[in-house]
Amino acid sequence: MSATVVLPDGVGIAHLPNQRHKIVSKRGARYTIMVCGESGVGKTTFVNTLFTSGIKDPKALHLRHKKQTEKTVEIDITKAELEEKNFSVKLAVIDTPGFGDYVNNRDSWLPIIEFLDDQHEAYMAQEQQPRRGGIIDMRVHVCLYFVRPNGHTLKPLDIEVMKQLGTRVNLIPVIAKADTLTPQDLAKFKRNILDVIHAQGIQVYSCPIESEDEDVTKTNQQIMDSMPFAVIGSTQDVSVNGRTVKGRQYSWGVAEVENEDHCDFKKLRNLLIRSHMHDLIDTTEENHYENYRQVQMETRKFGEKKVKKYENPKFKEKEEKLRMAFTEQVKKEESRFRQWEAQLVSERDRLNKDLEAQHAQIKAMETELEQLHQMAYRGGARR
Ligand SMILES: Nc1nc2c(ncn2[C@@H]2O[C@H](COP(=O)(O)OP(=O)(O)OP(=O)(O)O)[C@@H](O)[C@H]2O)c(=O)[nH]1
Ligand SMILES: [Mg+2]
Repeated sequence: MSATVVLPDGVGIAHLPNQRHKIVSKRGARYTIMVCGESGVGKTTFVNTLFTSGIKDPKALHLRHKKQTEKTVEIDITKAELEEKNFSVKLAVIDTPGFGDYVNNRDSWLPIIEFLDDQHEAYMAQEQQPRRGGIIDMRVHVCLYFVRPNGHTLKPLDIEVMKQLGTRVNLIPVIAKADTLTPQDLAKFKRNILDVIHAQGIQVYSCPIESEDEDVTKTNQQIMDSMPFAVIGSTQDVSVNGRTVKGRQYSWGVAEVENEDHCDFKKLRNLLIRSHMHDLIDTTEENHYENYRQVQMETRKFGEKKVKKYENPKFKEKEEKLRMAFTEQVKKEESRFRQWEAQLVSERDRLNKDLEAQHAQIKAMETELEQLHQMAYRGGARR
């Protein structure tokens, strides 16, 4: 699917340094954004929201609307053309299927990693050809990782996936469904996430902040201070004090997508398609692609094909064995848990019986005491 995106109020492409201008206008830059994260966390809704804020093509919008309520089952690419003055950037947004922490699709993030490597691989293969015109480039320049708004911290699965992503792509953590957390809980959640990212050595994107222009430095600082970006996704028009905005309607009011007091959507969109698009493209080329190329050059002979994990029967066999061992372990743990539960119930019954016996004893002693009181009273009265 392809559409023309007219960016809202003066986009940064025209503000790129001169040298970059030439490259952009000559070849037309390619720019690819990817979203990934757990199932049902709001990735597709976010992509739709991003497209809704600025798209002119009603057909494309209609198609994306149709996808909104569906579970994403395969990698889905939406293409569009970002235009400003004479500059155009070919944008691709890649929506990916969600993964989860239950046994069956716990590992379904692995194909996403493979997809990222495949794009570097395809580019490298084309670069090695003598005629290099018309290279198809689908390398991912930025990956938004959606974190479920549980209010506590990153889960082990998030840590595992983010570690893998961070070494391959510019990774930006995003807190989904910000409207489900109070501002205090959100601030705490952000701090916890940053602490874990730091402690676990997860590589996340950090943009250059300093600029000759003081205002730009200030904006950059504000952008980076908002990481991990909290977003609200919605393509619904709702009305707030006579204004029509994109948002989510609740009995207590409206959570607005583009209101900076409600979430960081605007800042994130700004970073993605304005202020840091250039840097995201550059760092992908200079750091991530270069890393990939070097590792491959060191470990493979020239022209030798890359062995894909999923096509390697040995790997499949090993994976199957691991999965079976894991399922077996889960079963064992479950039966251990059942035994422990049964023990607990019988212990509780025993204690209840003890308690009943003690109650009966207390009751008997109380009756005895009562009788003694009465006898003492009668004796006293007689005297
Ligand atoms: N409260 C709230 N709900 C949201 C938000 N964004 C999405 N949702 C809801 O969350 C549900 C799942 O949204 P999707 O966008 O389909 O999630 P996904 O991550 O693409 O799901 P998979 O494709 O299954 O991995 C839908 O019912 C959305 O309406 C948000 O910002 N706030
Ligand atoms: Mg989806």
